Amino acid sequence: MTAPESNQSVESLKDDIQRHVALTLGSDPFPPRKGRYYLGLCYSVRDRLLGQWLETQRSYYDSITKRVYYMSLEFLPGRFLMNYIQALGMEEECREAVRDFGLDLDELLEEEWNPGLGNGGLGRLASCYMDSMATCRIPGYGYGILYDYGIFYQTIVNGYQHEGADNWLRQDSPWVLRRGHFMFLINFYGRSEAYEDSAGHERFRWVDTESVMAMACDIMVPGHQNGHVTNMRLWKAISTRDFELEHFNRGDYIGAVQSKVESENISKVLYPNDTSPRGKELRLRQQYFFVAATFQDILRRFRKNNYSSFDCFPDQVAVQLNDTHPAISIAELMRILVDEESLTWETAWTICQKTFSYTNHTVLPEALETWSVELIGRMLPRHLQIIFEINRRFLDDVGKRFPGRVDLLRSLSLIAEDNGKQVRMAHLAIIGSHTVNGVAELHSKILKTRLFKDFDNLYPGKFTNVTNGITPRRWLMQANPALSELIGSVIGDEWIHDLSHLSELAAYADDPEFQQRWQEVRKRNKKLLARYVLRKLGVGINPATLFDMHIKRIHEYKRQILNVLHVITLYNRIRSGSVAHHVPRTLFFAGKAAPGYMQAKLIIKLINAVGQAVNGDPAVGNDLRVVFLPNYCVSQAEKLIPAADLSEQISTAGMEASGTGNMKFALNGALTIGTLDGANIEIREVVGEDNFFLFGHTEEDVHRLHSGGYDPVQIYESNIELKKALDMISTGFFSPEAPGLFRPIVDSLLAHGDYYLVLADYAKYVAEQARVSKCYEDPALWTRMSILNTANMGKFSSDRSIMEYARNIWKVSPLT
Ligand code: 9GP
Repeated sequence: MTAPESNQSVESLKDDIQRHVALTLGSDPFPPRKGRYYLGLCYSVRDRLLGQWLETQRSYYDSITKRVYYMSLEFLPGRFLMNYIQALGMEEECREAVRDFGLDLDELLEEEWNPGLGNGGLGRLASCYMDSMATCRIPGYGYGILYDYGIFYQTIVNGYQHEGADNWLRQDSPWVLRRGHFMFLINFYGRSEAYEDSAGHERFRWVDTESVMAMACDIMVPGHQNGHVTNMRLWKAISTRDFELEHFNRGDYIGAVQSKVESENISKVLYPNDTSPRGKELRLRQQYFFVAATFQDILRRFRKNNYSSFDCFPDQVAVQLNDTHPAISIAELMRILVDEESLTWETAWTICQKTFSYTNHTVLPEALETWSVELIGRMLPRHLQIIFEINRRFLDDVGKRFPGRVDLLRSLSLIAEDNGKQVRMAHLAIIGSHTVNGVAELHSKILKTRLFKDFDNLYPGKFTNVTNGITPRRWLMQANPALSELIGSVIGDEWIHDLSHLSELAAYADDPEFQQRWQEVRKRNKKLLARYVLRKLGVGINPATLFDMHIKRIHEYKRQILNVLHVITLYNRIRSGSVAHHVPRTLFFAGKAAPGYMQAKLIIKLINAVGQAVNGDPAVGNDLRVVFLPNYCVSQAEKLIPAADLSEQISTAGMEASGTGNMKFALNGALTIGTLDGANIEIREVVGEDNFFLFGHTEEDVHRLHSGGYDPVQIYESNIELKKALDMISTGFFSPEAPGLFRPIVDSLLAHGDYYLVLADYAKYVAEQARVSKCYEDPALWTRMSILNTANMGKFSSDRSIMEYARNIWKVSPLT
């Protein structure tokens, strides 16, 4: 179902745009100005979705159906306007309407700020899943926090990352619908008090608390041209002082206002994923704030259906924990059921385990959350008691099944003792959930065989895999209109709803005429990107060169350093004339480093320093260019990915849980150079070994090398090109003003054991890059490989992932 014909016409759109400019914004519609008309268009498009949204929400009630609650502290939706327009099927009408006012739709789209409510992969995945839930008509809601400040705004000053505040809500967003009537009281601190109930049982209540209000702010997430609009509900903290006027009346006006501001800080800022947000009290407050508000909302909806008992709660409610950030939900639901609803512990626990499922997104030990017992005890005293009780019962049970295994009890316990007492949130999430999943086959296997091996033995069948996916609507249709049109011209548009249809493209992989059209589209995209780079950085790049992209968070395990070593190697070869023939390349880097992660920030500086040396060297000319694009975000990815020839997915095997950038590139026809890591393995399986550039040690090799015997210094000594590249870095070739600047990078590789095995993979990587260049010189071969990549990406639609979650984990069916 799309919007009724009448309000889809160009004329009605134009009327609405002008009406909104005049009556909503209070501006003179003449002459038409970009900023105002952009907002006028936003409101006009929003109006057309609101009816569908209300109808969808009503249909959930009418069919009293089981709903999915996707709880995530991060979402990265990207810009909304084009997404809404395409969901309504109104792109042509919108183009024409604004054209009639002398404006250009593509320029208006650039007015929109990216909501940076996430750090990277995990948040973007949550947004792909929202899109797929809506498109597949899965009755679901996303829940999170409406941060006033999203992920920081990155600028590059003298090669260094600078962080600025991302005040994305400074002008009200047309997409955020504030729902002042959905407010919940959230408690913190205080103490847990025991009392006897009327039947003489000991019970507990949480008293002397401090509180804050959570206000619902909704953002619509439309399905693609199906009339289904899902809701993303983000909570904003509002001080209870607003409601307690007597505080003001006591005369301490400034004190009262200050404490109001402090309590509203909860939803002020997204935590950038520094190596360790743990111990940061505000972060735990954010987690509990959004959990407590979400559960009050879930229970409100559950009660609306007049159920006589909580036994049917899991038949109505499926809660997906996106990583451990919402894991305190398990203690919160237990508290509600036991303390407020007076259920027995056993009944409440059964309900919990049937309600929750948990997705793990990382095996990196530093990213596995723990909270100190002291902090939880102070902020959430009743929850700590509940966690202890869950642990006591759990360990009793383990003890009975495995008598005498103290080692096992220690490894499984919810409480770690080695570094002061800490609550292991992943253990809480595993015990309290019916299903735990990893996000790619290899990652799920590592969870079962290494990280959570003892849990897997204890609960056979609890661990499973759902390989990540991406939405074809944003990542092909919207990001790459030219390629979408070409695909549509030969196989039709069914791929938009069912990506497996792309396989029909394989029949054209060797067709010279189709190949030529494919190349033309790719050239056009590369030209557009070159123009964007010129505008942004003032750097000219040649679209005829091989566009090689490494765009993702800057982290040692993602090995931007390995790529830099290859760049320096190419640079040295060009300078020394040691290669008779070189395929010209442009290297693109983009990504943010966590503000507290010094090594990652130094890597950014190194990339820029190498870029400066290479780009400024007349001996290199057009043969090699390095650009670092600041402030990587969803919209920038949409510009970069369709123009890529080569996608760098070169993490140390076993360390990238899945990756989703790898999928976006392959879907858009870039070829991958990658390790056997995360979803790379499954991508290679479907696109075919011949259409993928593989190198590097496997996860098992990595495990073995980590167990002993790895000597990076010996590799350094024995590889002349590698030695030269590292020596240039460490002796100040790229930092003549401060020769020792990059020593910490070289030290991490030589003096500190090269944990990420950069040196171990260097030679194979450089050799495989040579094969990349050779293939690129054969346009027919390269284009064939590129077409076959796109053609075989059907599996990686987030629609497939969502339907797997729905069928196997949530047990919900699409609404008809
Ligand atoms: O690092 C993983 C990335 O590999 C994965 O694709 C993404 C979505 O599942 O999650 C990332 N993990 C995090 O952002 C934090 O655990």
